[in-house]
Amino acid sequence: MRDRLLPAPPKLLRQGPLRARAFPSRLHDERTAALLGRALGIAFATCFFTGLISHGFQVGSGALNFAPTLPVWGYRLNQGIHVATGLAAIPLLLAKLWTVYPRLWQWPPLRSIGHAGERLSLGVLVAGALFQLLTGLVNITQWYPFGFAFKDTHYWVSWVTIGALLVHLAYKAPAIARGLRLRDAEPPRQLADEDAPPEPDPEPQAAGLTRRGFLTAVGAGVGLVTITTVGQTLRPAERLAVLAPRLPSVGPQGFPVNRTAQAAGVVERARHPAYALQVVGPRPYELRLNELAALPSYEVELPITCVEGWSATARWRGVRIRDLLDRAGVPEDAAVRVVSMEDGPYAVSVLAAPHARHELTLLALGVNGEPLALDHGYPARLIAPNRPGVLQTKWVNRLEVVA
Ligand SMILES: Nc1nc2c(c(=O)[nH]1)N[C@H]1C(S)=C(S)[C@@H](COP(=O)(O)O)O[C@H]1N2
Ligand SMILES: [Mo]
Repeated sequence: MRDRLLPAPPKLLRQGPLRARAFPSRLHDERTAALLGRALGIAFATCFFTGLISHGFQVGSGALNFAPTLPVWGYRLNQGIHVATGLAAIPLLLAKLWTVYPRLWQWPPLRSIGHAGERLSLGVLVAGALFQLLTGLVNITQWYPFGFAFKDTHYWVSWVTIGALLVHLAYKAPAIARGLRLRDAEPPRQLADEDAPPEPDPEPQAAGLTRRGFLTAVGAGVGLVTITTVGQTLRPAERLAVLAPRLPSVGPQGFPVNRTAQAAGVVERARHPAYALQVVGPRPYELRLNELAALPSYEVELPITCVEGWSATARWRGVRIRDLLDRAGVPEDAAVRVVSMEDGPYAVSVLAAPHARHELTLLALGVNGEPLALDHGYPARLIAPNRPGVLQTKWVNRLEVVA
């Protein structure tokens, strides 16, 4: 029927990738595509949901009051999974694109409105997936070459991509079902030639990699990517993490620094002998560093979890934020703004009441048995349980009630 709607491809076009059976590898088949698609679907779904949670933590900790304080390692686990599944999706996506790319040369290129919709949603899906994996990868290497805000763009494109994925699944449901149902012993159903007129079938290429061999190689690629990076957050695997941009035990006082005091332009202010912490509430007051240090102090073991994928546990010592707030008469249910002496995007973070009042939430003055290093936020920094690293504000000089 559709052959009659559109003419057969002109002879002129029947060459190169457009000639019949131009892609003889048996790996361009429905079953390989379906199996890779299933793995990719699981990776994308996991990455998407952990991404949503991560975004909730980042934007919702203040106003939306999305601030679970337990478990203290929750954000760490979530972000570790997010980055690991994103990295694992890279070899999976490349393999899947390779398996299905002969489809690009299918004739006729567009057959019906339904087919045009399928192609369009697929274009969006491929572009979105590549964009997400690429920006994520660039971000975990702490490189920001783009002119847009990473967090919001990565978030919104994730919705577009997942939407396109659902549309794609709906269109492809029959093919996916066939691909997953086929047994390995059956002759592969080649993707490119699916609609070609039946010919006495030249056996699909018998030599070369088998499907099992190909999928094993892709799996090994996923394993390799994972094992060489996951040590950035999983301490026992640190020595294998040769591709990790940051190692949890490397940096001043035994853990990494994301932005140094120099880069933040706070060296002089942080070292200034007249430093004082301002606490702004119904009964505002100021404390010099020696006065702060004389208050009751506590030691807590908490991770720093950078959204960029690394995390490290440290022993922090300092004053409970809630003690500081009580002294200023701040109401129990008030959210609190934590302000750095730095200007710029990391200068302020908001503690919702559950975090502000938590006994593990400290204004830390020391770490791992020493006074804070300048790069870790000297003279004082925030450390709170179950919180993205980017909100663990360094070089703090003011706490104030959010009006
Ligand atoms: N004022 C300020 N606080 C900051 C930052 C910053 O650049 N400026 N970086 C944040 C980020 S992204 C992380 S992951 C942690 C890292 O803390 P560390 O350098 O002590 O490891 O600090 C956070 N606090
Ligand atoms: Mo970070």
